Amino acid sequence: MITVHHLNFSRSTRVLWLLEELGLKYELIAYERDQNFRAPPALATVHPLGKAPILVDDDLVLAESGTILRYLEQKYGDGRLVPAPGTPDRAVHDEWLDFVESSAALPAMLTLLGAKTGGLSAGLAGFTAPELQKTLSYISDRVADRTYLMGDRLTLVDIQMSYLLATLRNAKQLDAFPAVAAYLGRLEDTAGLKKAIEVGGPMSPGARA
Ligand SMILES: N[C@@H](CCC(=O)N[C@@H](CS)C(=O)NCC(=O)O)C(=O)O
Repeated sequence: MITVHHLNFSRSTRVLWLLEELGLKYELIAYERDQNFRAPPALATVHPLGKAPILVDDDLVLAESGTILRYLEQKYGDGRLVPAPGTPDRAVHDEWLDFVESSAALPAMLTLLGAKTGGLSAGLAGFTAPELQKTLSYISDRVADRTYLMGDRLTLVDIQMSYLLATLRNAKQLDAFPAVAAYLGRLEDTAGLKKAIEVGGPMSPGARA
């Protein structure tokens, strides 16, 4: 039995999207962010980190969206959403998958947190702004002539990338990166992401997604 502990406006949409892509049945337990945009304490009773997403599959309790995507694909997937193991494409795919929540998330989250908290210090802004530009240029170069990050077919990295780009787009950080905004639009046009948003709500406050 698969259960997703889902928080509104969060990364758990990634997990809902993959579950919808794989056509798996699941139970959704929904939590609401508090007035400070934090998760409620109840999430920490499921996993000590108290962050979403959390996946429960029988006795297994997993946090970290990238780990959850890999686990679900390995256990329930048919190989359609990842390049073949041991190939150069798979290594590149996994590099992108790790990149989203590490190198890319750091400047993205600092930028978003800065906007919510009255701005970053000059020192931190001096690090964050060029790092975010580099990150978005890197993604832009990759998707400018590809439908999805790995080419013509949707893979786990697109699912992982969706939340990060939706939050940045809604914070007006994609205005100078039309190829990235167009790529996000292609993700939003997929039936799987549409269904995930229908089930779990938008990924980020703002006009879209
Ligand atoms: N690296 C983790 C990040 C988890 C995370 O920060 N989740 C956010 C929602 S997008 C959260 O639960 N925030 C509420 C809080 O920390 O209080 C992942 O990819 O799952």
